[in-house]
Amino acid sequence: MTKSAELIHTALDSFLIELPSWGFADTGTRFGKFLQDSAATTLAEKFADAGQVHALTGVCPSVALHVLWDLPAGTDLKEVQNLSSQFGVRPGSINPNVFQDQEYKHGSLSNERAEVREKALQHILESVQWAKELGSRDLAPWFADGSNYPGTANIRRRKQWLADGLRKVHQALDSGQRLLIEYKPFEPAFYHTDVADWGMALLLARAAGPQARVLVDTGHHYQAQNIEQIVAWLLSEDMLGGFHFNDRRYADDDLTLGSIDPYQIFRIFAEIRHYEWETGGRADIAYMVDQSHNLKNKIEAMIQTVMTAQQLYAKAALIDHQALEKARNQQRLIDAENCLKDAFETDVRPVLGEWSESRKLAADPLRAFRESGYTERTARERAGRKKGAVSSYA
Ligand code: PSV
Ligand code: MN
Repeated sequence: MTKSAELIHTALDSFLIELPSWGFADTGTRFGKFLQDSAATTLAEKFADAGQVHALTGVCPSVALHVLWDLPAGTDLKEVQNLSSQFGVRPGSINPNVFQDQEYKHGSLSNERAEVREKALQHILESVQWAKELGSRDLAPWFADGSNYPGTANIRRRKQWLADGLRKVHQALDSGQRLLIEYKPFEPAFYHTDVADWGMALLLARAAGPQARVLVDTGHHYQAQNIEQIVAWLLSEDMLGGFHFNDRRYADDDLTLGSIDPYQIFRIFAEIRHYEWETGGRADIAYMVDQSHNLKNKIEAMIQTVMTAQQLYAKAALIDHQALEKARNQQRLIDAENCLKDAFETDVRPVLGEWSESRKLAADPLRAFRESGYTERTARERAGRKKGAVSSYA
C-alpha cells in the first residue's frame, strides 16, 4: 500500500457519521411536500432504512432520534431496542422538540410565560431520561426561540431564561452524557434568534455546565461566514461537540453535503486534522448528518452524503501538516495554501473503494443499493398505507 493509501485507510477506520431518522421520512418545504412511495413513516421503517445505509457503508452505526417524531408518549423502549438489534443501528443523539407545539409560538425555554418555559423544560428533561434509557450519549436540543419584530422581545431576559433552563437540563445528565447546543441565526424567527451564533452557544454551554458543548450545523450561518475559523476557535476552547452536516447555497437549504461547496467541508476537516496532529490526541466530535431530501431518493441521497463525507475526510487526511507548518512559519503563502489544495485535489475515490472492499463492503455502495431492489420493494409495501401520514416536518 502506498503511503497516502495508508493514511486514508487509517483515517477512514475511525470515521463514523450518524444518520438522522427524519432524513428517511417524507418532508417538504413550507410550500408543500412531495411524497415518495418508499419513504419511511414508522420508526421501524426509519431504522430499516438507516440500517441499509450502515450495512452498505459500514460507518453509520447510529441514528439520531427526534423525540416527538420518533418517540411519542407511550413508546415502548424495548421496541426501540428491538429495532436496533433487528436493523443493526443503535439510537444516537436524542433531539428534544420544543418548537412544534402551539404553546411554543413565542419560544420555549425563553418564552415570557413561565408555564411554557416549564413545559419545555419538562420535555427536555424527559428527553434526557429517554437518552439514558436508550444508552444515548448526546442530547441535542435546538431552540427555534426568537422574535420577528424589533422591540417585541426582551433579549437579555430571554438569554437569562435560556441559561437557567439549560443549567437545569445539565444537572439531569449522567456523567458520561453531553449537552450539545446548536445555534442558528434565522428561521423560523426572522428578526432575532435567541441562540443565533457560535459565540452565544458557547456562552450558554459554559453557563450550563462542563458537559455542554457547541453543535455546528453547517447550514446555520450567514452567507460567506468562515465556518472553519469557528471550528478552529471551538477546538482551541475544547468546546466543539459535533456537527450537523448539510450543504446550502442561500439559507438553511438542507442540500446534500458537498453538493455546493465541498471545499468548505474539507477546510473544516483540515482544521480538525491539524488540531489532532498538533495535540497528538483525537477530538471528541460527533459527526452527524442533518438533511432531509425532498426530491432525491432518500436512502440514495444518504449514501451519497456519507460517501462524500468519507471522501472529504480522506482528502483532509492527506494534508502534510509538517510541511504546512513550515510553510506558514516561513510565510511561504503559496506553498502553505497548496498543502491544502494538493490534498483536496487528489482523487481518493479508488482508495475509498479499496477500503470498503477491505472491510467486506461493496466498493460502490450506491450501485449495490440500487441493485438490491430495496426501493422498489419498500415502495410496494409502504405506498398504500402511508398516504397522508405525517411523521416529521423537517
Ligand atoms: C433546525 O433547522 C435543525 O437544524 C435542528 O437541528 C432540528 O433538530 C433539525 O433541523 C430538524 O428539523
Ligand atoms: Mn441541525
